[in-house]
Amino acid sequence: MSYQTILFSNEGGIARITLNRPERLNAFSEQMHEDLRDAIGRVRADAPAAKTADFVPAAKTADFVPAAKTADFVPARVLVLSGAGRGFCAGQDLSERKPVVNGEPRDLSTTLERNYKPLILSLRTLDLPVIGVVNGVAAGAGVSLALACDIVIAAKSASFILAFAKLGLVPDAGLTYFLPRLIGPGRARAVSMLGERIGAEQAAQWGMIWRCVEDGDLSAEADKLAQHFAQAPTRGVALTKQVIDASFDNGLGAQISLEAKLQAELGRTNDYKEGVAAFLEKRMAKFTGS
Ligand code: T3D
Repeated sequence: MSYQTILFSNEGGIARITLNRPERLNAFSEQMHEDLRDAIGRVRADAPAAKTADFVPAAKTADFVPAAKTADFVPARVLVLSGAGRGFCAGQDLSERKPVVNGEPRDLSTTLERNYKPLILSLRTLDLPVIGVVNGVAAGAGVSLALACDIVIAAKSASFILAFAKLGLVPDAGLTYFLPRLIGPGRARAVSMLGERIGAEQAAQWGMIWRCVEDGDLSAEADKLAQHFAQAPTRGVALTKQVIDASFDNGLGAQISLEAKLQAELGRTNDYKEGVAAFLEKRMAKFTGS
């Protein structure tokens, strides 16, 4: 499947999306949102796990055509998201933003509701781990995109800029949700109001991302993680993502009950049976994602 603004592949259980507008540091255009909706929709449709009810469907769902599958096609068990060239994603493409349209101030809520919200929710509700590979600068909604991933690794030379402050805007596309939870409200307030560049090492020290690695090691580290998840107990990983997200809204009792409910589901999976058998037989487990 080929797209105008992203590269997409789905092989060996690993789906890869690479934002591909390097001349604009992979800033979001209307077309890129459309391409991302379609590609993530395909990954979701192919994924082995159950679909999540509260997913906001892609605009193209009605005319969605599944990719042609070869006999050896393996459904994706992990999604890797990265950027082409020297940037990860510079946020909204500002060349598509004339502040005044037909004599009226532009209503910025429109694209947030139509494009960014479904994008961020589609990643958070995808029943697969999403690995964000931050190869270079992430700015504005590019930071939101990175932090919507489950595990974020970044090159040492990469950085995160809450560029909204320089435009007189609030952080958006979920950033005011993710950031205080990851780094605490004190730091979240300062970086949001100042819009200063946060280096990848600092981001890792603060717990904003999982790990910062040498530039030359980034793609090998990303592949190692992707290979791990391509052979992991996929349903267990998906429900782990769900239960941790739910913990921010639940009290302790409700959270323990949710764990119990999800554990009941996982206790019926082939992967749980295989995990126990492999332990008792002192061998490596062979998980199928079922
Ligand atoms: O509008 C709505 O729908 C509301 C939603 C808002 C969400 C948002 O994301 S708001 C925030 C938007 N993003 C920004 O404000 C970031 C703007 N970019 C920058 O500040 C800088 O480019 C960076 C700090 C990210 C990187 O700086 P540097 O010096 O490494 O690169 P550069 O030279 O500035 O950029 C390289 C090229 O990419 C350049 O094009 P040129 O001059 O070579 O033709 C630059 O214009 C282009 N570019 C970078 N970011 C954007 C962009 N073009 C359009 N939109 C961008 N966001």
